[in-house]
Amino acid sequence: MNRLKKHRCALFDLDGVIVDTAKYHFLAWKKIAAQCGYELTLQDNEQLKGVSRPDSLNRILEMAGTRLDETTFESYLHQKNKDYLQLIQEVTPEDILPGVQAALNFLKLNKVKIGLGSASKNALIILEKLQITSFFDVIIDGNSVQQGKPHPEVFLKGSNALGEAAEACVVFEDSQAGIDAAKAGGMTAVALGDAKLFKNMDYCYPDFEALDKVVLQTLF
Ligand code: B16
Ligand code: MG
Repeated sequence: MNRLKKHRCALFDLDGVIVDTAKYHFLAWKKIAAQCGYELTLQDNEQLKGVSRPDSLNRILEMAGTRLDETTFESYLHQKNKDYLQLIQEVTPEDILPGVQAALNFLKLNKVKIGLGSASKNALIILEKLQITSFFDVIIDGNSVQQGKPHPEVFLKGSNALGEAAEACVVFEDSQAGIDAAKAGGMTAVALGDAKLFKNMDYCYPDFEALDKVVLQTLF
């Protein structure tokens, strides 16, 4: 664990950390799950957070105790994304979660390198809608990786692109898959959300309002 060590780089997850798009993923998956004869719950949804689109559908099929042929599997992925894109149409800068903009400002001011490490293939669209793309020195998303979280590829690509060792990086995550990815990559992992939902993180805060300037100063 890298407690109280000064770091040079911050790697942000997107969905659930910067913006609450998790609720839109949930709604879109709920519809697909219903087509598979399964009622997806919010508790089930915890297992989908940070998980790639095809891996999420595989998990839903496991929950539903069913299988799909390849063509139907692909068409469900397509339909889920179509519904999700429709749901995020209305995302604006006002949807940036409380405290996140202040954290980005603090990091920029203190010359900490900032990266995005998201499993989402829609990350760029969302950053543009939030009007914060320019804060990121590097953006690694679902289009840039072969292996989804909990594999550390997304964060290791981020630290490499920033020219920093893994130990110099702090990862901000809202999913267990993401915490596992950060730890597997040798980084400091900060969980955002209810501490009861996580294991193996280095720190946990309910949100970026709790993770304020004072905390950031101890990390960077
Ligand atoms: P997409 P993150 C993840 O984003 C979401 O948490 C997860 O629910 C979603 O399935 C995954 O992105 C793929 O997203 O379907 O947009 O490619 O939390 O890693 O920023
Ligand atoms: Mg997330």
